[in-house]
This record gives sequence, structure tokens and C-alpha cells, in this order.
Amino acid sequence: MKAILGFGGNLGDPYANIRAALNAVDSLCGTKLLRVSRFYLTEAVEVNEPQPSYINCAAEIETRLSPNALLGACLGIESALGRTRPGFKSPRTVDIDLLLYEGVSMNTEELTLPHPGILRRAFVMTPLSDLYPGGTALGLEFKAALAAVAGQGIEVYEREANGS
Ligand code: PH2
Ligand code: MG
Ligand code: MG
Repeated sequence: MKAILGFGGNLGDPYANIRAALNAVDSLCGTKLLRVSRFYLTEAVEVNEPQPSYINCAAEIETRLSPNALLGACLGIESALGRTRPGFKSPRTVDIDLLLYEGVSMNTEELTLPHPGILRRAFVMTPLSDLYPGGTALGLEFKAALAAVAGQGIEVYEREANGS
């Protein structure tokens, strides 16, 4: 099935960490990376204290893993790349969020799909619109919600634009 992952980080070298996380996802059992959005430099939002800006991107994958197995695998990749959770929404080396999973809508303690933050977060929807310029991702319409949060402090991350 297709699924969409969101990547973010603002500690250490988040660009390198996200690149490593993308490779690790591509190496998961029964899973292939299909497309990756541009990388963005984004102001930290929804945090309690000032934090460094984040790098964010999104990727479309094809996977035979179930939503819960995929989530578990992503948490394992985060840990392997040095992610710790000293506090709620604390700065992190890398965060991998399962945003959407084809045909699945669910709400459990471990996992809610679609991810409940998508439609209020420009740092999620801007990369999504690279992958889905029509404004609908795996059945979720986000075009109007993206227009509503335009100007949230997002710019293309140049290191990616230069391809280096
Ligand atoms: N993630 C958060 C909280 N705030 N802000 C930006 N810009 N990017 C993120 O990935 C992010 C955030 C918690 O997951
Ligand atoms: Mg997150
Ligand atoms: Mg997360």
C-alpha cells in the first residue's frame, strides 16, 4: 500500500539525519521509497520555548508493512539516529511521522490516521503539495487548509535545492 511519511529535525545535523532516515525507510522489509519532496527550513511551531528552526520534508512510500508495523519501524529508525524524548515536543535529531496510509482511517492510543496535525501545519502541507500539487494526498484534501496557514515561516532549504 502507499503511505506518506513526514520527516523533521532540529538538533545536530538534521539534514544528514533526515537523509539517513530516508535511506533507512527504503531499506525496511517490503518497503520502497517512491518520491521525496523538497526540503524546507521551517520556524518551530506548537512548541513551549524558543527552538532552532526545523528541516522538514515528506516522502511517499510503497509498503507491505501494516500501519502499526510501519510506525514501529519508524520509531526504531528514530532511536538508531539518536532520537531521545526528554520532554514533550523537545528538539530532536529526527522525527518520522506516519501521516497517511492508503485506505486506512483509525484512532487508537498508538496511532491516529490520518495524522491529526496535518491540516494545521504548513511544515507538513507544504512538502505534501510538492508530492500532490492537486492538493489531495491519498484521499485527504489539504489545499484549503494550506491556503489558510500560508506565511507560517517556511522556505526551501537551499542545500537541497543545490543538490549538494
Ligand atoms: N514538529 C513538532 C513541533 N513543531 N515545528 C516545525 N517547524 N517542524 C516540525 O517538524 C515540528 C514543529 C512536533 O512534532
Ligand atoms: Mg512530529
Ligand atoms: Mg513523531
